[in-house]
Amino acid sequence: MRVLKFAILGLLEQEKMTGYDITAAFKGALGQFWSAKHSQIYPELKKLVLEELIEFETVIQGEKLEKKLYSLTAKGIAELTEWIQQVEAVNVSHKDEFMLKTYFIAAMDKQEAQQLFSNQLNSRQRKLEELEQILTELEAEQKAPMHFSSPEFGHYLVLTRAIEREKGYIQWLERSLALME
Ligand code: FER
Repeated sequence: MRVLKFAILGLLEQEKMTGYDITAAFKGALGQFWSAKHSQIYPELKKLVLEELIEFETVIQGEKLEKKLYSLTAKGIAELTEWIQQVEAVNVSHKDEFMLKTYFIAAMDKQEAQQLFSNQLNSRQRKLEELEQILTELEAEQKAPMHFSSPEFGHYLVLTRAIEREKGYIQWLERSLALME
């Protein structure tokens, strides 16, 4: 499935955007769980226009720089809704270099194994700190307690999920390191 298509439809459901805005969105939180390169985004936009799922108006930005400002068509909204209602399979990513090395731990001596795990522990701890920082900032901006209609509710959900995942990962790394002593 062309999931990138739905990522773009989802973005445009929030607001009208230029290709530049869309590319920038993939560099932010969204790109943390659905990455897309510049080289994929522009051809996809072209395709979506041909399929009449999105349309654009040409606007002038700054002095005279012409930009295409994209928005959803009724057909685009309908496809986005249909996608949202589909039940997706449990996502099992089949590419994880650290897990691959772990599987081959027999090829390492104890010191190499400990190094592998403590490096991973350090990066995961840094990642957790970064995520917790973002959550603190997000909560500070909130006036009311987080709820379904909060503008940042979606961001909050993906963030808290990532934080729980990192905490669990860190626990497992620590337990594994204890087994290597
Ligand atoms: C963010 C929101 C979610 C973010 C990261 C995530 C770095 C999710 C990360 C993940 O699932 O690994 O603002 O910023």
